[in-house]
Amino acid sequence: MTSIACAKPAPFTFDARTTALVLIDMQRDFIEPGGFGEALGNDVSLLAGIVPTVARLLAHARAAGWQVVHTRESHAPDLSDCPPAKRLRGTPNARIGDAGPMGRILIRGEPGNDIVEALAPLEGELVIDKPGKGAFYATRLGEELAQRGVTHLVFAGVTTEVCVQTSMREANDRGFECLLVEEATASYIPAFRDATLSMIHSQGGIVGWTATLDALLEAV
Ligand code: C5J
Repeated sequence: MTSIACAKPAPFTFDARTTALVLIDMQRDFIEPGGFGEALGNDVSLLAGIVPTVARLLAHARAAGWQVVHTRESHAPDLSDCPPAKRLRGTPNARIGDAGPMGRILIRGEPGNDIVEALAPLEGELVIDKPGKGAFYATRLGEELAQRGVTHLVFAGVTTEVCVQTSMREANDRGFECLLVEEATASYIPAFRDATLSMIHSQGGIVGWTATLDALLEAV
């Protein structure tokens, strides 16, 4: 058992054998220039800045034998899993399914939909394509984790207040013990990231725990 003593709001204790790292949507479309995030008017360097930190976390998880899960926000080429309520929001010149410099935006199989090269999944790691913001909605993630006996989830990825927070709330409702690594998550709007971290560990850890990467690496 490992315990991160200074996790917030209280120590977080986990066993490597029943822990998975869940990397949310570390995709070119959100992180690299020319993708969906930039087309929406965002400064993608805010997200690109965490890639080395997430890579350190991923290297640790692989070395420690945790399950590793990568998610991708993505849709079928015919958009049959993208309701108009989702597609028609955003800016009129950057909608899901439109052509962009990295292929069709958020469409499975397009170059922009890939995970960034520095975090590319290895064989045997789970890659979950998710049509929603949450990683459990309309995916097989819950069954895959149950089959592997996973009880604890360590989260990182983008964006903190959208897909990371939604996935963490879904996981919390399903009974997983969840920790978000503070410097391994980012938002285009830094105040939203900070507010999300506070929300997660407020009220005695209403959605779970947060901790710094250094605290996690020191604990293990
Ligand atoms: C967004 C995400 N922000 N991965 N997706 O639309 O957070």
